[in-house]
Amino acid sequence: MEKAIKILKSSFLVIVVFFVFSEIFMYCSVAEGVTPDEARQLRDEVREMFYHAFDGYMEHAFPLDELRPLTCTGEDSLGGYALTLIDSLDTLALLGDRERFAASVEWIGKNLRFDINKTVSVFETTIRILGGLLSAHLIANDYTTGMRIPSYENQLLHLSEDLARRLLPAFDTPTGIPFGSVNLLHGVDENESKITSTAGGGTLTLEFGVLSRLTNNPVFEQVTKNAVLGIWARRSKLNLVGAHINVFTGEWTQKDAGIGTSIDSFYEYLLKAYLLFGDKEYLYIFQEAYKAAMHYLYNDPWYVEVNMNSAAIVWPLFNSLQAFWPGLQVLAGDIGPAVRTHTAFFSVWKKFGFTPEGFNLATLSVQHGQKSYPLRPELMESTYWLYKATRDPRYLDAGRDMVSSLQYGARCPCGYCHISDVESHKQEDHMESFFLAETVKYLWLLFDLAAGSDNLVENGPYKYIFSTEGHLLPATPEISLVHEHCSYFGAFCKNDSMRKRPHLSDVPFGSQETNGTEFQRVQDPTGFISDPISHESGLIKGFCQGLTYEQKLGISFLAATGKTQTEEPRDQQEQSLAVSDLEHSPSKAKRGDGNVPEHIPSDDNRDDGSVYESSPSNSKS
Ligand code: DMJ
Repeated sequence: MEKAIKILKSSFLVIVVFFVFSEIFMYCSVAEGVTPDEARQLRDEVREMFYHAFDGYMEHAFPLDELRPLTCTGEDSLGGYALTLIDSLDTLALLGDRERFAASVEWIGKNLRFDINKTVSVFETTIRILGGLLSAHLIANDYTTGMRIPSYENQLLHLSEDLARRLLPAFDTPTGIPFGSVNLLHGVDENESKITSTAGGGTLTLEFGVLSRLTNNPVFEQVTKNAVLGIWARRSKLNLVGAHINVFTGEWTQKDAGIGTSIDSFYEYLLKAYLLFGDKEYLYIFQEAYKAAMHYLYNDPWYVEVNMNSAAIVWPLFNSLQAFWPGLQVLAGDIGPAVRTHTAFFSVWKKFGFTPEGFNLATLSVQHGQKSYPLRPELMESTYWLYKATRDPRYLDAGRDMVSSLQYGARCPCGYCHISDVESHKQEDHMESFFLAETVKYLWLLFDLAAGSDNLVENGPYKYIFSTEGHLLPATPEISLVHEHCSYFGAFCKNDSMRKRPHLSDVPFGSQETNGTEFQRVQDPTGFISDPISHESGLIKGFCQGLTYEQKLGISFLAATGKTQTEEPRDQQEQSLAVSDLEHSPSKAKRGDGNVPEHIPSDDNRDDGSVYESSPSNSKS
């Protein structure tokens, strides 16, 4: 029996290697470089894609949550609070659309209310609504973004605080891990499921943490950190986490460990919470969690799901949510494996024109019941980050292919349609709000970067951390340096006696350090930068311990983890083709004993983070 399993395993790997090799070969042989002119055209085409969908939503669906782009109607899919508009706000700002950004912020400030009798997903409401409101607030309130709205008076911040308070009852559990859903008026429903996904409980820290730091109320940050610690405390001896957990008993009800469905953004927020808040506890957890993921889940270049206790492979399946991982690896400074995995994942896109929700690596076919492509952004996200890190034109070619697929396959009368079957390209009458929050945003950023970027993210006043919904969360002093003391050279640090008035937005644009770009400064003879306004606002410029080197650059977090990169010099790795990597390392992953699949994905095992026993209502993603 053991012998049979071994044979099965090695033939699986050979098939996968062959598949990837042939796809990559095809891809390399047909790719033609995107010129800077073409990059500009593509960027403008993506902008037009955004407006086709956004205008379609505003005309036919607003103020309902989402657009039905085939029939040009709308639907309430999450909470009935203009979800798509809120999710689109910072994309409007990024595109420089001051008029629509201001009008939307104004409408939301006047009309949005959360005292409604709706039971909503804690996760989705946090990442889409809370994140959307907070990022728009931080843009609208700050003239250094170039999008400040003069009449704006913190309405979105007040709404955010009100919303977050209504989500707080969900955290009242023995483990600190929140219920999946909560009623905005009455708290947790009596019959609410006690089972929640790891991503659902562990992907709240950025939005709640930002809110705490903007309101000087630590409770939001505390409950969400507690939830992460609650999940991590229940990790297996291998430092793996499962997919679903009982928030009362702390028992894992679904023990498949992976980087995709139901777990994905748990990993993402560990690193990003460190990057944004400088809280090293998140970094230490990320390092342990990442090391275990690369040890047990990585089957170069793919990732498999394994039993969290035994590391036995549960199912060799690519699922489309995994595609964010190479982007996260870029942030972690682990470029080599990111390049290889992106190439493999993109080969699935090339094969079908879209990525199916599930692709079976053993049968090399679309997983039964997981044929759809609901306009997901993950592959675009990783493509953007890898282009940013390597400037390798192959990522522009990949982006161009994705634009073509969307234009030819998904564009429909009033927006962009889900693809219900990647083999037949049959369209479905739905458009998720993340299409405008993320999918289009990452494509636009990719081509804008190639065209010689001129946007908030690349040239703006702060380093931005992207939330899992693609919302821009700036590392302002108020958010990032809240516990820090003065000072690192050139940074703005808080003056403790003036903690209540910390807005960098009061500091002129021309005097700030930006994401890798230094704006013009006036230097006085002492070597300090003279900036009277920063003193007025309670910020002092000088030497701050504040942001560490890693935080500023977003790299090198793997030092203590046992690197997964080979010893090649960095730029050589970045340039190397994944084909050569595949040739010599197909069987790298280490495994525990036992190979019996515990759970076979099917129609009931979706990508969306919802649970098997009883799905939290309003669960999406
Ligand atoms: C989005 O809501 C977020 O990116 C989330 O982390 C995963 N699901 C969707 C996109 O696929």
